Amino acid sequence: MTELRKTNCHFCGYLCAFEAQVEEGRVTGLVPDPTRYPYDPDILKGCRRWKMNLEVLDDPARVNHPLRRVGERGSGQWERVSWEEALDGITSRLKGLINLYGPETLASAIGGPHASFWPLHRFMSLLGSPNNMGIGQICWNPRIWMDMVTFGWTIEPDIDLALTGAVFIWGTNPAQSDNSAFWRHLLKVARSDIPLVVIDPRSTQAAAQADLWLPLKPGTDCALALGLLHVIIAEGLCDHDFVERWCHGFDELQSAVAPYSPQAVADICGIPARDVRSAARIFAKAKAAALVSGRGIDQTGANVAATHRAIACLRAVTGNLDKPGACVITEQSDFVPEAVLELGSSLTKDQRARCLNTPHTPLQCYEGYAKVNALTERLGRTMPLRYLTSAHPDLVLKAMCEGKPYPIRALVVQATNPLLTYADTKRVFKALSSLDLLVVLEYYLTPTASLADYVLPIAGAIERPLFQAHGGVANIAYGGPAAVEPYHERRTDYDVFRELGVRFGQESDWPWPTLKDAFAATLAPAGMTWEEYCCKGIYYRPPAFFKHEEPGTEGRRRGFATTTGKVELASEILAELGGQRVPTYLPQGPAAAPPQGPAAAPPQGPAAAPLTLITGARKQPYNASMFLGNPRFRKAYPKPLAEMSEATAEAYGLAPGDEVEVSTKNGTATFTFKAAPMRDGVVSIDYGWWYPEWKPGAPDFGGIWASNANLLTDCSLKGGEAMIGTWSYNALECTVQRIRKRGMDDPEETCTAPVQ
Ligand SMILES: Nc1nc2c(c(=O)[nH]1)N[C@H]1C(S)=C(S)[C@@H](COP(=O)(O)OP(=O)(O)OC[C@H]3O[C@@H](n4cnc5c(=O)[nH]c(N)nc54)[C@H](O)[C@@H]3O)O[C@H]1N2
Ligand SMILES: Nc1nc2c(c(=O)[nH]1)N[C@H]1C(S)=C(S)[C@@H](COP(=O)(O)OP(=O)(O)OC[C@H]3O[C@@H](n4cnc5c(=O)[nH]c(N)nc54)[C@H](O)[C@@H]3O)O[C@H]1N2
Ligand code: SF4
Ligand SMILES: [Mo]
Repeated sequence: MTELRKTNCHFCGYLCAFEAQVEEGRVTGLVPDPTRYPYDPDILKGCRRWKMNLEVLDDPARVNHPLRRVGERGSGQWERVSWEEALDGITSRLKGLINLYGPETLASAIGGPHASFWPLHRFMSLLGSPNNMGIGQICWNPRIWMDMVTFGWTIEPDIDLALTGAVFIWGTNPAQSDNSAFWRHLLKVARSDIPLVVIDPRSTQAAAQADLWLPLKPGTDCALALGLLHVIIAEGLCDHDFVERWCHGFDELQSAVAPYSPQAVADICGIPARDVRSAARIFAKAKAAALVSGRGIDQTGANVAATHRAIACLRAVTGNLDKPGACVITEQSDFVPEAVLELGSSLTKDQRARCLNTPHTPLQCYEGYAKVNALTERLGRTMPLRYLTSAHPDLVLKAMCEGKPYPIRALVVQATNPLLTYADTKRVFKALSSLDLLVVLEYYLTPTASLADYVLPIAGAIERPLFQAHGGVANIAYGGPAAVEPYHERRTDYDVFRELGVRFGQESDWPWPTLKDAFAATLAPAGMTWEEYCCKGIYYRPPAFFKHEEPGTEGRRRGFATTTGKVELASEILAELGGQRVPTYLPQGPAAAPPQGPAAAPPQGPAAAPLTLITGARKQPYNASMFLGNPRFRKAYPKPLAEMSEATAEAYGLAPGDEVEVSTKNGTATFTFKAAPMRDGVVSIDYGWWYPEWKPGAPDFGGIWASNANLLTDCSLKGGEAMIGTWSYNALECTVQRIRKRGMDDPEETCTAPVQ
C-alpha cells in the first residue's frame, strides 16, 4: 500500500515541500506539496536539482555503513564496522588524546548551512573544546558582526515593489546562488521603474538587468562605499532628522570620507567618477533604498569589516534602517535560540581563552562576543555563539602541524569538504594527514572523507526532519518531517553527537532521544507543536519596523542595542577592542593593470602581467563541491572554467576551450577557458571541483590537485582582516598560461557553460 508522507528537499536553502509516496519504508515517488510552505511552482520549474532527491536517496555511491580505516591513511582501505564499534572506538581514542592534551585537542570543522550544527557545538561545549573551525569568517559573519556593532543586531532587506525606490545588488549574484524567489522578485524590480544598481566585476544576470552597473576592480568596494558617503554628505543628501536623532559620530564619519571624492574613488576602483555620483544620488534620493550584499564583499580579506561598516553607515545616514522598503532589523526567535542550544555557557573562562582565535582576532572570539552580546541583550536578543567565535583555520592548522600553542590531534568534520572548500589545500591536506584521529560525518566518500579514520554514514533529505532557523538571528524556522526512517545504517548528525555525548557522561544534557524530539522541544516556547509546524511548514512572526522609536525603559525610546543607544557611525565597541572607530580603506590586491587591448603582445609565462583573480562565482546546478557526481549535471557542465573578458583573452592569445593553468603565489590549478562579459584584467575561476569518478584516496584523492581553486588561496592571519580574521578568495594576484589548445575532439559543451 502506498502512503503519502510530508517531507522536504534540502538541496538548497529553500527546502521545498513535497509529499513522498512511501511503500514499505521506501520512497517510490515524490510530488510537490502545494498545501505547505515553501511551495512555488515557478521555483520548482526552474530547479534542476529536485529530481535528485530520489537519486541521492538510493545512490550506490552513498556511504551506508560506518567505515573504519584499515590501511595507511588515505589508502582507501576500509572495513565495515557496527555503529557500536565505531562510536566506542572513537570515544576510546578521543579519551586517550584528551588525557594527554586536554579537551581542546579536539577541533571540529563545519561548512555551509547544510545541517543543524548546534548538536556538534553542544557536544564540543560540554566536552570543553572551544575550537570550532568553519567558514564563518568568510561566509556571513563579517556582515552579521558589522551590523551588530553598528545597529545592535542584524538586518534583512525589505524589497517592496510599492515602497522601495532603489535596489543595490552588491557582490552577489542571486540568479545563480539563490535559485530563487528572490531572483524572481529582482526581475520584477528590473521590469519596474525602480532603479537597479549592480556592483560586480562580472556582468552577471543581475548586471544585465541593471540601470547602472559598476564593474569595479575586485577588492576596492570599501573605497566605493566611502565615496558614496562622501557624495551624499557633500551634496547634503543625508536624512538629517535620522542622523541628528539616531546617529552617533557623524562628524568623525564626515572627516573619514572627505578624501574619497568621486575622482579619487574612480582612480581606486577603475570606474567613472560620474557613476560614483549617480549611484550615490540614486541611493540617497530614493524614498526607500534596499541593498543586498554577498560574497564579493564577504570574502575579500583585509577590507571586509570596513566595507560592511561603510555600507551600514550608508544605510544609516540616508535613514534606510528598519524602514519599510529598505530593510528591517530582525528579532530574536520565539523558539529556543541557537546560542542556548549550543550550550556555549558550559565552557569555562579558561577554555574560552584557549580558543585558537584569542587574542588574534579581537572581535571574532569569546571576549569580543561577550562584549557585543552584553549590548544586544539589553534589547533581549542573544547572538548565536559558536560560529561568531569560530577558531581561525590558520591557527588550527598550525596547531595540527606544529603542536603550537598546543597540539590539535583530533578533528570531527560535519557537512563540509575542507580539501576543496577551505583555503590552501596543500596545507589542509598536510594538517589532516598528520592527525591521530579524523572522524568524518558524510553522505559520500569525498576526498576529505578518504583521509579519515572513521567515516560515519549520515541520513539526508527525506530521511530526517528539518528545522531551518536562519543562523539563529531571526524569528523564522521552516522545514518539516522525515518521510521514512534512514535507509541502510545511516543516522542523523544529531544521533551521532548525542551518542558520543552519552559516552562522555553528557547524558543529562541530551534529554531528547531523537532529532525530532529536540526540534519539538526547541519550538515549544513559541507555542507551536511539532505536528502543527509540520502541517504548515513554517513558524514565522514578522518583525515590526521603526522599533527604535518604540517606548523603552525610563521614559526613553527603545533605541539601538549599542554602547550609545544610537546607530554608531563611529563605533565605540570596535575602538574598545582595538579596531577602527570609522571605516578606512586599505589598498589590497594586485595593481590590476588590465592588458592594453587586442593589439598588445600576448604576455609569456609566469612573468606575464598579473591579472586579478576572483574565485567561486556560484553556478547552477552545482553547489560548492557537491553534485559533481550527477551524470546529468556533468553532461551539461563537464569542466571547471576560467572566465575572462574577450579583450583580456585576446591579449593573452586564448581561445574558448583552451586549457589554462592559473597560478598564484600559493599554487597552480587547471581550468578550461571561456570568454565572458566582465571587467578586463580579471579572471574568474570555478571552485569546489573534484572528480567523484576518480579514486577518492591516494594518490589523486579524487582530483584535489587538478582544478581545485583552493590550491591558489591561503588563510594566513597576516594580510587578513584584523578584527574577524577574514582571508581572501577574491582580489588575488594571478597569472594565466595556456597549456593546451582546444582540440578538434573536445566536446562543444566545454566552452558553453550556463549563463552567469
Ligand atoms: N549554485 C550555487 N548556489 C549557492 C552556492 C553554491 O556553491 N552554488 N553556495 C551557497 C553559499 S555557501 C553562499 S555563501 C552563497 C553566496 O551567494 P552570492 O554572494 O550571491 O555568491 P555569488 O553568486 O558567487 O556572487 C558573488 C558575486 O561577487 C562578485 N565579486 C567577486 N569579487 C568581488 C569584489 O571584489 N567586489 C564585488 N563587488 N563583487 C565581487 C562575483 O563576480 C559574483 O558575481 O551562495 C549559496 N548558493
Ligand atoms: N575558493 C573559494 N573557496 C570557498 C568559497 C569560494 O567562493 N571560493 N566559498 C566558501 C563558502 S561561502 C562556503 S559556505 C564554503 C562551502 O564549503 P562546504 O560546506 O565544505 O562545501 P560543500 O561542497 O557544500 O560540502 C558539503 C559536504 O557536506 C556533505 N553534506 C551535505 N549535507 C550534509 C549533512 O546534513 N550532514 C553531513 N554530515 N554531511 C552533509 C556533502 O556531501 C558535502 O561533501 O566554501 C567556502 N570556500
Ligand atoms: S534544490 Fe530545488 S527543489 Fe530542492 S529546495 Fe532548492 S529549489 Fe526546492
Ligand atoms: Mo557560504
